[in-house]
Amino acid sequence: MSDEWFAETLYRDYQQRLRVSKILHREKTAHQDVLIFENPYFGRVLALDGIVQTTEGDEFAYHEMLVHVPILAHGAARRVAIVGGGDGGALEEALKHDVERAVMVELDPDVVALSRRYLPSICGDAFDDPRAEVIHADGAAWMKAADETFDVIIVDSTDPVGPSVALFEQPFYADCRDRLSESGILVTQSGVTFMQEEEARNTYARLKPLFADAWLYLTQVPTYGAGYMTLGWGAMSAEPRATPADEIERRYRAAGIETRYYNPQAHAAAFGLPEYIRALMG
Ligand code: AG3
Repeated sequence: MSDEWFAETLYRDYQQRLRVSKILHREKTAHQDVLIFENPYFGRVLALDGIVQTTEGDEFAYHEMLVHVPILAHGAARRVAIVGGGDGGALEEALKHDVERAVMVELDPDVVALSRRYLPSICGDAFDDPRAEVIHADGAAWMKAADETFDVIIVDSTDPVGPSVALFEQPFYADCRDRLSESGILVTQSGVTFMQEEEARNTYARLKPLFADAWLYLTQVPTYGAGYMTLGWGAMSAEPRATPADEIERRYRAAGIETRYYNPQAHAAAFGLPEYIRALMG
């Protein structure tokens, strides 16, 4: 067993380490530092600028909740946009639904190329799907200039340090809202709340004045460490979040998707927030 360890230093006073059994790729792209390695427990791991983005072992806990919750709450999503998400995991989940078009706007083309090569178990054939379009651009600038509408917009970003900062700002959320259809939904990656309180607090505070229904919901991703991750929720109407459980169940069955984290009960439960998170929302 190798004695090399990858040490993530994202959170203050807290560190997680993953054993590196093999380094598959290391590169400084025009935008960030990419590292892909193998860990005996989690399989292949993608780290950007020293921060774990996804692993073969637990990506389902993130991508399924990020994608299936808004799409099944919407009920008739045909046009989906993903901002970020270069590994293709969110795109792959979105394409499991009966969508007409899934646009992914990812800044770094190298992340897409490397994910296709090293992480096929995460992206599957998503990049070759005729319904998918990959655009390499700055997500915030692209959204501002876009002229089409989407039923669901998914922000699958890195943390708000470096290139993703604008994706956590209110002007970007407002541009997303302007691109949503009548009953559209925006969801955003909003950090691991226990360690990144500001992210959850700011996300909710910024979404609230813009959307008819703003909230946060939960997922638990082992390699993001230190407790629940919250995902931001901004919807054009209160209806999607209030969809009765039996209707979510019917949509889930009709979609015929296989999942390992998502199910209609987990969907409903994800909106039930612990008190320490409610407190951040004021
Ligand atoms: N997007 C979320 C990464 C979050 C990692 N940060 C953290 N642990 N606070 C990753 C891209 C996956 N498609």
